[in-house]
Amino acid sequence: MMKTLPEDFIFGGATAAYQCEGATRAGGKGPVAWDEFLEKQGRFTADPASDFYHQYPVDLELSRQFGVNGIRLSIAWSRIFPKGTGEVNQEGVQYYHDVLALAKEKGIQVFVTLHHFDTPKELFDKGDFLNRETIDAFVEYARFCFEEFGEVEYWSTFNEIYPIATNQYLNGTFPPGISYDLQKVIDCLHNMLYAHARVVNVFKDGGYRGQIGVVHSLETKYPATTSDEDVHAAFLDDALSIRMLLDGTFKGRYSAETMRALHEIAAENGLTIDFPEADFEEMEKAKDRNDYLGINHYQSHFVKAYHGESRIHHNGTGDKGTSSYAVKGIGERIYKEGLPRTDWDWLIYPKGLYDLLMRIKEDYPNYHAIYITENGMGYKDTFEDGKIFDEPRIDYVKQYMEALADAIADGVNVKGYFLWSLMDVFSWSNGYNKRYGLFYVDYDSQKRYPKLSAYWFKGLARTKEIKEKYEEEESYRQDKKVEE
Ligand code: BGP
Repeated sequence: MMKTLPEDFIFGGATAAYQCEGATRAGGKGPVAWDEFLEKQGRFTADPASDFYHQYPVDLELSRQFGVNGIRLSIAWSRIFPKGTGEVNQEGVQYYHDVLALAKEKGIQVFVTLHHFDTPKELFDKGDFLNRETIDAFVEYARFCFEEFGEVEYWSTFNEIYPIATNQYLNGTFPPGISYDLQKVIDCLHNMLYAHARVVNVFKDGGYRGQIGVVHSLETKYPATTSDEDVHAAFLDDALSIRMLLDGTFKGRYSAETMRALHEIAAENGLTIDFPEADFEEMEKAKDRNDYLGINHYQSHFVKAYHGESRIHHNGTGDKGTSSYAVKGIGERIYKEGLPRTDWDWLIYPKGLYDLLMRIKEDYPNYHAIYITENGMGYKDTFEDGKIFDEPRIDYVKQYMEALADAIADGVNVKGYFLWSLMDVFSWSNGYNKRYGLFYVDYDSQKRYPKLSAYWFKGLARTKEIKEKYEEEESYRQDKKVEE
């Protein structure tokens, strides 16, 4: 039977300031840790990226033309407060007003993230969210945005608290590039969950119009085998990467099971678990005030027990089969025979999304609404005479859309889907060969070229029926035949 999506569904495209804007030193923007981190690595930089700073009218017009009725973007904190606190940069403020106004004119709903991996450098260098002063600064920045950008209808506090903590302090792929420091991971997770709660409470107490939520990256965990050890490893990995985040957000404190897992991980790694009790008062006050949950979901993991020293290799090049991930006292993520994965070793397993959504409905009934704020496929697109036939991406998105439609049919309130990414953007730890967009970006000329997937997406947004092909694609596909 053909699967369908609701009439009022958002068919969106996602972006993030640092990955698309470019202009990292222009318009009065203050520095972020990434500028120096990438410069030192010497592989690639975020300039000009997709030059959204200047090209946004082009991207918004393409969105309109292709039925993309929602976009996700983030405000670069250091464009508003170049040092994180203190003086406001009016040029940055005006820039976002202009983008929001044009989106509105084109009938595109905008979801605004306050923090997408880009803490201003001054605050970052003092410990980022490990330093409680950053929390205060973040709350003030958020308050400023709520006052200033009254035109915004959907706010998200953070993008992906768990990947921030682990990429910064466990696998070292994000600045400050620290590896295997689980103490910092856990402290960072808690501090950011607390910061989220504070901002939600400021928003609700202040009576600002619009909705507020958070975007969590949630990658479903399964045991590698049915052995007790592996089942337990999956429980531990899940507790740190999913349950702690959802408990913190929707229960206002960590459940007994989460704490049991944290204490076990702590014992094996010599960590101290010590969360200030007062934080939970704030978190409890916020737990029912989230208007929605944003979920970024790309893949799932199969986990096996692991007690050796931690060892992680990040595949940041697209050389399939090069990644490995094993964390002491948590588990080792393995490849399941027969399951497809991308060139960056991300497992393609749509059932993981279905299971995740059903579990949230069950365990966190106060989630109110869910938006899939990111999903998509990193792929080495081939550009031939202005055309990009990205069938594997279409196939990936179609499968995940079907899982989503199944979950909706089974009672989960999912109200929208944002493809990562709207147009090709810069990828933090992979650079520019890992493309995700509906629109191909030629980074030299900054010209955009709709991919086959853009026509597919347009057909989907028009019909709300999940199909392999739509009439929108016909002439695009026709050209391929002639060329062949
Ligand atoms: C999410 C981030 C995005 C984006 C995406 C794809 O974690 O929110 O910013 O980068 O993942 O990841 P990557 O670029 O590493 O392939």
